[in-house]
Amino acid sequence: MPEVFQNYIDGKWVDSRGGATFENRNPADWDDLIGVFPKSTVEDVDEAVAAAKAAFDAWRLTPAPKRGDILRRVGDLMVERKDEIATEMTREMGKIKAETLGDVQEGIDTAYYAATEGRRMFGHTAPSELPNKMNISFRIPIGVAGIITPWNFPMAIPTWKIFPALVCGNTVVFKPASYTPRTATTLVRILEEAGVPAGVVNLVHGGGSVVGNRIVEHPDIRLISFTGSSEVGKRISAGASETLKRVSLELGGKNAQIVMPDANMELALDGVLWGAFGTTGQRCTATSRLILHKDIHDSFVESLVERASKLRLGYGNDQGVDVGPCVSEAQRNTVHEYVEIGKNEGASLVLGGEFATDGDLAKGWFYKPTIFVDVSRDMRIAREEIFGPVLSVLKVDSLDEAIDVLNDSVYGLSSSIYTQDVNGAFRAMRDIEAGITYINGPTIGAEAHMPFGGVKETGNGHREGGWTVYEFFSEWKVVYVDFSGKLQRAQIDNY
Ligand code: UN1
Repeated sequence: MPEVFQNYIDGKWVDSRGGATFENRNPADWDDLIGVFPKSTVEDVDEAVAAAKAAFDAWRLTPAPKRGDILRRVGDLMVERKDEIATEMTREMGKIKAETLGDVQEGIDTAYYAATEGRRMFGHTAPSELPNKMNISFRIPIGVAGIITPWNFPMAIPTWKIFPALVCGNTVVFKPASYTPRTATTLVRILEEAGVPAGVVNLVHGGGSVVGNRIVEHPDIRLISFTGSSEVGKRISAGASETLKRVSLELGGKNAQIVMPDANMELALDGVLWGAFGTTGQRCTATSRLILHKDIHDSFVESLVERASKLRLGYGNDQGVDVGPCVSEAQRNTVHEYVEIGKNEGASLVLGGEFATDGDLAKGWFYKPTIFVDVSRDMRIAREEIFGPVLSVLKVDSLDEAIDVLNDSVYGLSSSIYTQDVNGAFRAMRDIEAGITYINGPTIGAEAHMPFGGVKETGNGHREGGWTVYEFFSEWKVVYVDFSGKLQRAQIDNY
């Protein structure tokens, strides 16, 4: 019998009212059934929202440092269980154990940051323009937050959103991706164990079209934080406008790494291998374009193909594996469709381009690391997010052209340049259109205490991570205290 999982509503573990369920399987071995999860209904979401709304008042009045103390316990529990959570996460979504350990660590970092933010959350005081009057401002919670998260960082990304939401005094309805309900359940169990009161965090499993849509339209949800595709992000933004919710969107990327002739080539190779094929290319920050200066293009491609061809595919919990499977059959099919598109567009396939099916790999959604050269900027494989192990190489004549090609994208999340020329590096820092730029580092590797997000169609201007996410999850309240004992009219009595 498979393990049966439940929703968590108002402090109780419950089945979906509708009784329907869905299965979750190991993407490296589809015979391995992880569990059965509730396929929730609109009614389940409504109950979760009602619980979150009812819990809001007591939670908002709990001192922020006390809320932070709970988050510290959450961090401690994650430290204790780091290995176990990572193993489970690799089984659930496929990336290798070293990476799932990193994913849990990002959650731990976020927990400890949130814990201390409970004692910071600074406001401002400013002088009044009138005598015997004081102007102060502080941050207040907003209400019920709808949290909708992807499967590629099943621990880190929910923590980026839920922990700041809680420290700021909001309550939460959490809908995790249906490929990673197990890891989401683990996170919610930890929150429960650490002492988050009933109703403050509610977990509702299920698909975007029912659970996600209801969260977006529900009038009692005041803000939405979503990470996923730009296509879905646009629909959420439109849907949430009906009730004027505050919305934070972290969406697609088509991130590029530039390599200049003066770069340290070994370093640049290590960077692109990690950036393009880490997490099987399934990161919003993955390197999916490589922009090479013509002077080093041929030799760099030769070394890259050689190194990439040696990457070992397999189950991420086994020793010595470099790259796991795609998360699902649908995702692998999408990757393969893009490979066909690339070939038809006239790009040259120099590595991969097919399913990996040797031995045990035949039981999972494996795809060989794939590299295209002779890619031009107008091709779809140079423009659209693929979310898989496919790298498109473009050749340029100069730094100006490299930056121009990099910026020729509707997206602007992460970016990278390898160069030893300080002048070129500073021009790149200034002129690259992206939320994140790495100098001599790959496009992946953002740290939890720095703002995370992108420009253009990568988002809608908000940032997760660091201090900026606390701005999203709170509102400003301004209070004027007049202790003069008389009516003082601003702008009038003093001029
Ligand atoms: C994502 O790809 O959705 O910088 C998040 C990184 C990670 C976070 C990625 N720390 O690649």
